[in-house]
Amino acid sequence: MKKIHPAGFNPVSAPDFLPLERLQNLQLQRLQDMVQRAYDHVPLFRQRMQERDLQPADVRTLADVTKLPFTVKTDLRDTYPFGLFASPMRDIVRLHASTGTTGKPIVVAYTKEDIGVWANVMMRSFAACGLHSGDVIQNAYGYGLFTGGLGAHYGGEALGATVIPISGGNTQRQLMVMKDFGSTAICCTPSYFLHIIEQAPELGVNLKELPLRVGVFGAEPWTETMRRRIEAESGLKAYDIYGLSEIIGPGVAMECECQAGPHIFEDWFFPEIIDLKTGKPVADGEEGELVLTTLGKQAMPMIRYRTRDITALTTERCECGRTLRRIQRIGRRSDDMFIIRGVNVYPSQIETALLKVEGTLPHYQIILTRDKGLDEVEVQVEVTREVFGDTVGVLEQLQRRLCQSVETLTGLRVNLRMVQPQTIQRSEGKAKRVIDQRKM
Ligand code: DLL
Repeated sequence: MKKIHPAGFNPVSAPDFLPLERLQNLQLQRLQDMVQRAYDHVPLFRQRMQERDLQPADVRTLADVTKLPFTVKTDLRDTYPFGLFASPMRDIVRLHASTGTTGKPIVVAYTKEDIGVWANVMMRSFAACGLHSGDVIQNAYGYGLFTGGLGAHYGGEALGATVIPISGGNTQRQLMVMKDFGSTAICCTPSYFLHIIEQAPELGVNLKELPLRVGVFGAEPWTETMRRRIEAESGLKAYDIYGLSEIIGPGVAMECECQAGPHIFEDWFFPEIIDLKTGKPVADGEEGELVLTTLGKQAMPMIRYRTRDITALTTERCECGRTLRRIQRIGRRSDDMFIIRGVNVYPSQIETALLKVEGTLPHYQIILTRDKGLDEVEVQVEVTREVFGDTVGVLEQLQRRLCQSVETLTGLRVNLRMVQPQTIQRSEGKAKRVIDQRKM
C-alpha cells in the first residue's frame, strides 16, 4: 500500500534543514574521505597534489578546500574514457556520458552507493517542490546516456511517486498520456515544455484543465520571464532544477516552493564561487563561476570541478527554513558567451530583451555570420499570429522596439527578423539558441 502524506509535510526533506554546525561537520568529514579516496585511486589528482606539496591530511577545515587543485572539463577528455575512475570496474554499476561540443564525450561512473546518493538528492528535489507519494510524475527527460531520464526516474520512485518513463519527444503522445494517466508533474527542459504548451490546443488539450501542477525544468538556461510565461500559459508552477553529469546529473540543486533560486544539496556537493580570471573566491553574493566538489561520489570523485556556469551563492536564509545555501538561477555559462564586434553577449540577455516586449513568443535563435571579416548577428524571434496579421506600420514599430530592447540590454545592434509561429526548430531536449556560422 502506498503511503500518501498530507500536503506540506515531507519527511524526506529533513536533511535539508540540518543545523548549520552539523551540516558543516558532515561536510568536512566527507570532504576528507573524498580527498583521501581521490589521492589513493586517481593518478592525475595525486600528481597534482604532489606538485603542490599537499597531502590529504592537509585538509583540516572546510576552508582548506581552496588549497586543492581544480579539475576542468579537458581533464575528463584527456583521460577518456575511464582515467578518473576511483573504483574498479566490478564496483561500477552504471555509466553515463555527455556529448560535448567537440569530439569525444565525457564519461561518468556510479557505484551502487552513488546511485543511492543520486536517488536521494533527486527524491529531495521532488519533495522540495511539493511532490509526494501519490503524485504522478511524467518524466520527459531523455532516457539513455543523458543523465536526465534515469536521474529523475530513480528519485521519483524513491519518493514513492508513480513515475511514467515516457522519455523525450513525441509530443502528441506526451499530451495523451498527460491527460489519460492524470500526470500531476512533468519533468523536461523548459524549451520542450514550451513546445508542449504550443501543441496542446492543436491536439485539443487544455493544460489548465488537467491535474498537472508542477514542472521540474532544467538542463538548460532559462529566464524568470520564461518562467512567468510558462506558468501563465499552462497553469502549473515551474521550478528550476540544476545539475551536471560530471557531478552526478540532475539534483545538484533544486528550488523549493518559494521559487527563490535553487538550494544546493550541500551535504553531498560543496560549492564555491570563484573569479573567472583569477580563480580566487569572490565575496559572498557576488557573481562568478560555480566550482563544485562531490562529497560522496565513490566511482568518480570530483574535486573543485570548474562548471563554467555563472552564478552567485547566497547565504541569506530562505523563507522555507532550509539551511542549504541557494544559487542564483544560472542564466549563462562562461563558454556560451559570444563576442560580436568587441561586445560580450550571452543568449540569456537576448532572451530577456525579446520577451520583455509584448507580442513575442518564447522561441528565438541567434545566428552569427561573418561578411568580409565583419561579424554580423541576426536574431530571429517568433511573434504571435495576431501581430503578423497587423499592418506593416505596426510590424515595423514592433521590430524597432525589439531592436531597441536588445540594444539597451546588450549594447549590441542586431539585425532582427520577426518570423511566423512554429518557424524556429523545436527541440526535445536542450534548445540550440546560437548558430555560429563564422568558423565555417
Ligand atoms: O543537463 C543534467 C540535468 C538534467 C540537469 C535534467 C537538470 C535536469 P549535462 O548534460 O551534463 O547535465 O549538462 C550540464 O547544463 O553545466 C549547465 O550549463 C546546464 N544546466 C543544467 N541545469 C541547468 C539549469 C544535465 N537549471 C549543464 N539552468 C550545466 C541553467 C542548466 N543551466
